[in-house]
Amino acid sequence: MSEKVYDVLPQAAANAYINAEQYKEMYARSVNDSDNFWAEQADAFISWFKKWDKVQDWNYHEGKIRWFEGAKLNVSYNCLDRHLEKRGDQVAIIWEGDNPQSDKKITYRELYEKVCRLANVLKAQGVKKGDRVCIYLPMIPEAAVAMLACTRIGAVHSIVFGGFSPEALKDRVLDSGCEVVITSDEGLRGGRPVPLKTNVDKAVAHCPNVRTVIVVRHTGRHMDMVAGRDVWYHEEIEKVSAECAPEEMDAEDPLFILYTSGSTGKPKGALHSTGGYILYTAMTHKYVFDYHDGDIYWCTADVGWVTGHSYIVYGPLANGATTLMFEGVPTYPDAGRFWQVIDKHQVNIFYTAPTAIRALMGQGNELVTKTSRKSLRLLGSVGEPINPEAWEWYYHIIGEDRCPIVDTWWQTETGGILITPLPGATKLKPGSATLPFFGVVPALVTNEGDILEGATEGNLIITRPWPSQMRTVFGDHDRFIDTYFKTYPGNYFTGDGARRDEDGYYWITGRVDDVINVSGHRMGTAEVESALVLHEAVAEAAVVGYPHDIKGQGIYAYVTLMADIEPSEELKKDLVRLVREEIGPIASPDVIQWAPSLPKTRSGKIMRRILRKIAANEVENLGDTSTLADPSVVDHLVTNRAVKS
Ligand code: 6R9
Repeated sequence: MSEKVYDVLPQAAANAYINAEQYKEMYARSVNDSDNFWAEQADAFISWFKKWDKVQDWNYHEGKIRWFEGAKLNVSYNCLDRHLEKRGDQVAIIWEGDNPQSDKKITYRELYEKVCRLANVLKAQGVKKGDRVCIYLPMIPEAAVAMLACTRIGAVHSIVFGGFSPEALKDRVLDSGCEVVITSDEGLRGGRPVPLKTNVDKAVAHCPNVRTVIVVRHTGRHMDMVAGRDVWYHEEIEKVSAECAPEEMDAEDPLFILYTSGSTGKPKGALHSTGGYILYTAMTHKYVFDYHDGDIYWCTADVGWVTGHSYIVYGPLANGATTLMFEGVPTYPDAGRFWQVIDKHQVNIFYTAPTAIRALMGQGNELVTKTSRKSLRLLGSVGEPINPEAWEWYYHIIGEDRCPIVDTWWQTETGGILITPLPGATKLKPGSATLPFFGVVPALVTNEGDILEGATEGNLIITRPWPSQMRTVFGDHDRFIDTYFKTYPGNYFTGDGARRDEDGYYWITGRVDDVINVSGHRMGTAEVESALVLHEAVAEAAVVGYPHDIKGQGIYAYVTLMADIEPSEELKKDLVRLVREEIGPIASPDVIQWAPSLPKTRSGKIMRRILRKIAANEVENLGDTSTLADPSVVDHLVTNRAVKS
């Protein structure tokens, strides 16, 4: 583990809303005087049509979580209407296309009109408050328009990531009972078209409830429109008014459903509600990213994932920010694209994932240093533990020692960031998500549920709710209770393991199912991976446990080498030696398999379940591989499976 500590940067402290003292005071109050703390935040961040009867009401044993019940508000009103007077002409969304030649800017006033029009189209199609609408769009501004149009009329959106197959789309449309789907002719990623409308046609053929498909014209390719079902977005919005009164929603009315995978069973529809979610995403967006008026803010996620919901659309727009939406991929036309876009749009705040950082790091520094990046003030990381190697590269090379990195830990289920540094308050340790945000009370427990104190390692639970916690699994409240509140009764179980150091900093070690136990020694696969990627020849590594007669579990490492490096037995020995040096002999990999690439979900997470099965030689039963970005990666790994020497 890295021992380095980076002090709060003077320039970050000078700019910041919250310094170290204020963090301590506000955190204590958020826990000890929780109702008053949250009532004040709710007043400061959100415009309410009517105030709440009660700030919070909860019982984790029943999976009951309520915030601001009785209050009335509308999310699109908070993201649009209330900004019009002061910043109607300010850019709300900067869109950067897949093709570097295509971009556009949309002001708050323009966005407001687009949202009102689409809301009226939805109404004309019979969509009412509480109805579900599926959004299956590429990263184009219409995705944000569609989300906000749903919230305007109280419809519940369910976004399905554009990379999901027709089969996965069908399952989600059916489970959430959507009757309307909003899609586009095609998406565009890395210069290649994605056949969205064609996928919808295949999916919806098995969804008898879907009566309308609204199609956005994006690439312009000819589409077959199904008479009586399919309508063009650009035609329909011309037929309706540019004004639509916002529906008054209760704070606890549902806002959206987002499907997420657990360790077992089919994906769960995480249901988020209105008041607590918009408050918490707005507040975290402002304080974690130290967002100030006029900043250009870019989160590279896709709106198909929770990060896109909370930190491309809802949090930033609630704060009146300028948010950048990027349609493309980090490596097109070349691996310098992120840095070029930062210069082009003078981005101040940049939020991305470790998998992207590692991939770009593997391409060398030249594409980075060719760009200026002088506009950058703050960097963020999300999605998985960031290994100290990648952190240091991000900090020194991308940020030129000038930008704090906020390593933000959270989940689809949590709606917003729970553990994170605040840039003006928190000293940074590479690889640590550091400290809890206001109102968040984490704890570490043993497998038996005993609370661990001090510097220790265990299962990460949260002992009380925060406003943006998911409220239920759509259509299956028992599953909600079973998944999150049964393992450690009375607490929310995150599924992650973590270490807490002597400063109280949290180091997420990964999903608890990724913890391996070798000869009775417990270790995080991430630790071994971090050691492997220290080697200059290694671009990426994924480590899993596999059954071992003597040790219980052995260590199986999949290693991706940097471009132009030839694998060799000599290199394997080097790597084993490196791990022994970094962690100790107990962490030496038993098996190293060269992996030209790793099986990743479309959001960039390594699918360890598959790697564990290959390592265990259970290759005839690999389970569902449909959510992989590139399923052929698996065949290669199976064929070249390394046998323990
Ligand atoms: C926001 C998001 C959630 C899981 C979570 C954890 C991992 C996310 C992390 C992180 C270490 C971070 N994770 N952020 N691990 N450090 N900063 O990614 O949501 O897709 O639901 O994934 O991702 O394992 O449990 P989601």
